[in-house]
Amino acid sequence: MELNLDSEVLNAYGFNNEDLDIIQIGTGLINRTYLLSQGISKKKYILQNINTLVFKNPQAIADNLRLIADYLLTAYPDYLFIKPIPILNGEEMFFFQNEYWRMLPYVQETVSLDVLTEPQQAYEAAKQFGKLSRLLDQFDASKLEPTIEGFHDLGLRYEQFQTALNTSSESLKQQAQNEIDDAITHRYILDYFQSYILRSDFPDRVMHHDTKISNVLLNAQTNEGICVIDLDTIMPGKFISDLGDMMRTYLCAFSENETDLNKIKIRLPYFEATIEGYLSEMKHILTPTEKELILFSGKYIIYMQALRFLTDFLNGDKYYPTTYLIQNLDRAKNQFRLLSDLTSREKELQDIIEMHLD
Ligand code: GN1
Ligand code: MG
Repeated sequence: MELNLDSEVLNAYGFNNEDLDIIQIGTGLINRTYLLSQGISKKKYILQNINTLVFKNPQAIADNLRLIADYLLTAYPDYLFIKPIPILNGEEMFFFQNEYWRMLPYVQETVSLDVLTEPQQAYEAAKQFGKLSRLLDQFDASKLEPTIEGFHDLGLRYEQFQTALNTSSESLKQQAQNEIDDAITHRYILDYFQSYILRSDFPDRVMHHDTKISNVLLNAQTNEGICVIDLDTIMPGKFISDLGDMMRTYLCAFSENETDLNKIKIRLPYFEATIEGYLSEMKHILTPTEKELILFSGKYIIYMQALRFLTDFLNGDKYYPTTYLIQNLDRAKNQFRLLSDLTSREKELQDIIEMHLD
């Protein structure tokens, strides 16, 4: 789809409309992303419109990225960290008609995948996210602001689910009865999380918080991991956020949008590759408590995502865009199925983890 963006936005970055091809790209549910190709050289840039209903304080994103970029530039100057390209007056974002825009460099000869077709891709992606955490191990995470308050706070997500139960219509609740039961049955995952949260060796780290495969750029020829992208949710968090979201999104051959639940199964080679890639960077950084929670990270994130989809369904689809009426309920069903498959294979998965921790 060819598009025209408002010329004020383009001018802020020193571009004009005539000179540009613009297409919308990406499959994210939250921000809108465009690929710009300039002039005859077709030099490419990424332009993003930040969803301010979700990111209520976009300045926090810009501040976090600047602090991290400055740190990495000094400590690891060779590391490729994709920071925003400023507008002509030097600011990191452009504010126009109540919307925030930012531009990012396009990394040549890379691809961003929507689905994984080889375990090697899981290895490379997990290694990239692990590497970011490793390089930021000595960076003081408390300097960063949460870009979304309570984003991966499972207790808050459970409360939001309970509030939705109290305010939702009887008809929506009836349709979701099985998933509501699932949500309550799995509450032990929250209790387990809370029993760990105050341990002193379960630190806040700098987490990416959205580690799906499309957020890693791979070398287009070799699949080698090049860098991570989509840095809006970089903020302090627990390591289980990143590793857990990798398990949620790399292990099954089908996404959260798949409605044939018989297809929702964990693929062992992808599990092993994810663990191997992540631990190749983080094995010597994780604390004993964190190592205990490696498999739990999958349960924690899959359960949280199931709760989030279910809550949004009960609230009348206010957060996640849908293309048909019960899509958020279907997504919740899908995630509960994934959770049950993971849980039923705990023993063999834990054996793989132990093997790679040795
Ligand atoms: C959202 O828009 P996208 O796909 O990058 C969400 C993630 C969810 C994901 C589920 C800010 O991410 O937390 O895991 O959808 N991001 C936000 O598809 O809520
Ligand atoms: Mg995202």
